[in-house]
Amino acid sequence: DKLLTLSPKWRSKTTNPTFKIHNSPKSFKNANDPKYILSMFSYPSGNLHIGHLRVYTISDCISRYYRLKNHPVIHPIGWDAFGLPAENAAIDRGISPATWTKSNIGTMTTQMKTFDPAFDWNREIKTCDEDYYKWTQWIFNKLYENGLAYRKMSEINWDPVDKTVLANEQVDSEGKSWRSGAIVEKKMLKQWFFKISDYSERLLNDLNALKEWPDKVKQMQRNWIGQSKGTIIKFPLNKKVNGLNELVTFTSRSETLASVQYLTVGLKHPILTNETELHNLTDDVEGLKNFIKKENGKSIGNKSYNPLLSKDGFLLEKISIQNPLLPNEEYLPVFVSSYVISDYGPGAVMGCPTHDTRDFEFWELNNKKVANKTLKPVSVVPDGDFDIETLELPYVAKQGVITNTNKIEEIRGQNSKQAKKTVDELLTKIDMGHDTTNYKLRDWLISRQRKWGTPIPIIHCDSCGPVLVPESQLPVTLKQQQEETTCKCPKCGSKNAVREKDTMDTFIDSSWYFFRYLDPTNSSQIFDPKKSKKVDVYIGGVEHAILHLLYSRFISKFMKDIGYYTDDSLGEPFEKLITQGMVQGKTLINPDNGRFLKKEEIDSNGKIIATGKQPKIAFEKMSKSKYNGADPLECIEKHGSDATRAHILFQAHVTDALNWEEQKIVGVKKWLNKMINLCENIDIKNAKSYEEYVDSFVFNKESDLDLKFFNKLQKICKSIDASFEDGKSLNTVISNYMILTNDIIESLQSDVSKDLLMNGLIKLIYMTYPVAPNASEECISILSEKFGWGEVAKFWPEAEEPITSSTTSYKILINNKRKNDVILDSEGHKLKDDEIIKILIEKGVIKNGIVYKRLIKTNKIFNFVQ
Ligand code: ANZ
Ligand code: ZN
Repeated sequence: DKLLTLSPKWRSKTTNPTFKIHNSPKSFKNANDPKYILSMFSYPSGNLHIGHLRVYTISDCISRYYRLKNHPVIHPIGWDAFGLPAENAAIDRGISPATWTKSNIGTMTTQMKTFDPAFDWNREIKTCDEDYYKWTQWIFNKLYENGLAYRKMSEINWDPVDKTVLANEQVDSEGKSWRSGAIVEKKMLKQWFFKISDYSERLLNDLNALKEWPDKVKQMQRNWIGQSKGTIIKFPLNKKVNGLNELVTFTSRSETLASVQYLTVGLKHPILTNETELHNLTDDVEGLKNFIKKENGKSIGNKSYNPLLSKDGFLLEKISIQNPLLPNEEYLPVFVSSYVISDYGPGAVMGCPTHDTRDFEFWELNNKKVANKTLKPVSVVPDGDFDIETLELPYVAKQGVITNTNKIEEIRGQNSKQAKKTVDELLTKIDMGHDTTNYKLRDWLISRQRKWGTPIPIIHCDSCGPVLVPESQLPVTLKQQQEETTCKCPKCGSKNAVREKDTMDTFIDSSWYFFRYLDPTNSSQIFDPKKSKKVDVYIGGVEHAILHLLYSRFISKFMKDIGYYTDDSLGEPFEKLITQGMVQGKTLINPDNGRFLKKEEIDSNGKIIATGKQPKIAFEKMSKSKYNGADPLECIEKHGSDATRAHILFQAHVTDALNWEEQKIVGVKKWLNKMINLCENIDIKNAKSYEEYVDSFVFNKESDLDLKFFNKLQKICKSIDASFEDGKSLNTVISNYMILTNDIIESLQSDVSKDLLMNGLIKLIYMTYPVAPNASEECISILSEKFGWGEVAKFWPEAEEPITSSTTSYKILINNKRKNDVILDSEGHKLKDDEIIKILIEKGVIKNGIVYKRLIKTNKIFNFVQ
């Protein structure tokens, strides 16, 4: 198999990112426009899987495309090397995580090189290297100095299996750990946070500037940041409790204020923090404590409202509140419930059962605990015809008008929007509230009680408290953190200070690595600001749509704010984002029992050996339990790197799922062989120089055949160029290669000018270079040897304008039967009927004297009907 010989023969040349570009005025302009092409770096798990191969193939092809266009290209590679799995694996194997990680990186590097990527290996970084994590610590210091890193006692999500704290984001909606799947417990610990909430508004608004990001990803980020415009409303208490005269709530529906029937506070509300004050709230202090304890386990979540949370309420019968705009009305009851998230807004909610579904449910469940069980009247009603008696409750529409029975006189008859504004103004006037914007985005909890991560550069001193390790003493190495637990306080010099034991969330390591690639060996700065550059194309899995991208945007904006990142006015790190689809494995299922079948259970005809039946076939996420995994290295070994790369691209649009079927590779192999054979067999008499074929080839502009080939060639060049530029429809690139190859082969049998075909062939060869670099080198070297061109410089074929022919060949039909064709001026079909007939008679195509009833003219056909 010739294809297998290509990579060993050409690898050293094709994986070298530098080469000579053929002289072209257009591409030489690009020399001042560097392109930064980046694939998300990988966790060194130990084995390269097909998903890795897919991302790296995409980024490699795009980077090669830009290199051919003469852009200076940065296409780096590295490793997200800290993290829990290494630590667990190391414990299992009795080795250090560093050893395990290093060996995995070694294996994966070897594996990676088999698909011949042109990475800038000289920029390689590993986040677990001291000269990398020194700068991760430096970022911590800078955030701290800017008031964006702080420590607070906080309830954390504790994973009892992995024995670590999890960020809210790492807890799923059922309260389970994203990694171990264990039910997450609650614990109180002093933790470090990054104040990402200070950036909420910018992180939200600047999404609009990311024109080349998928809308889906931007929407996911918007939802995550969760902007909510609403109103702070203070409700006076009947008496002072725990120092408070009023309870503060946040509502997005202040126009419903008159319908408030009760108020609910979250489990961590300030009125509940002081145990000795609880008797001021209820006579059943024990009952309250038990209630909080019971409900606490349930309140896990990162959203302001999780429908799964319990709506059980505990009535604080000794306190009550007053509606701030209706001071003459009765006092209202106050409940405690876990559905109110304590750290969203002020952690208390005004209950409007007639306008909100969960308030309605809550009221139905808890109203019997209150003496007065009536349902308050609705305050907003539909705008138009309706019957108040049959209006279905709760009435939740956000549009409507305020009823004339509403007790807040100022808003009667106003629509919802006006009413909201009026209420906010009334509240502001009496200092009982104001409008505000809330975000669901929480601060970033970065402390991890793990060993294999970047040590937090903090020293705890009895007299000074937490003190930053000064920049000159960075990095705090893992060894120092683990072995020199007591140390000197950098501030007062006391010898009894202790080092912070926690490490940082590994999402911090990956939130700035793209900057380090630009200046990977700088030992005096994190990177030289003059070298800072926006990533032009960032490729990775959609699973990183929220956290990694949000954290990277935050750190990047921060790096802009402190003057380091200068290449984007908003501090956005990634210009274009491409999220590649998942690679799915062929899954064989026994139709009788739904069990997954192993390959060994299938015979050579694809039937189940045990039953002789046809298995059911599905494409699903690859997993060991489904026996549907595939080894990319095997494919490369069997078919060569060029074919494997082309196959990966050909099987699916970049953003779609790729159903992996190795045997379908035959199509691209056939094409590659055809292209190589074409070069080997092409026979040109009096061949010209390379430059003549490339720059000054001549062809016959009067010949239809030449024009047709020329125009098609330009169309294909244009389409391939657009696909690489867009980076997503790379499957059509491969089909265009196939079409052009076939066209050249066919045209060699016809009268198409040989100069033109040679020009097309050379262009084909370079257009395939991004995808199949070894085959491309092979082809050009065959031609060069055959025609004595010597060393040739590469180029990217720029599409030229198509040439419209001055003549057209018309088909002549008589009574729907085809007669001989005739060449006329291209506008021939616009001539009058008798003019056409005259010309055709002159040319001897139709006979003089015969009368035709009709002449049917279309663009290229004349049909004479008798
Ligand atoms: C009264 C009301 C009436 C409400 C009504 C809604 C409909 P978003 O848009 O998600 O911000 N809320 C406020 N703080 C809360 C907390 N800490 N935990 C749980 N729920 C909370 O939601 C804002 C609405 O969620 C607020 O508006 C409040 O209920 C509730 F017909 O106030 B609303
Ligand atoms: Zn000190």
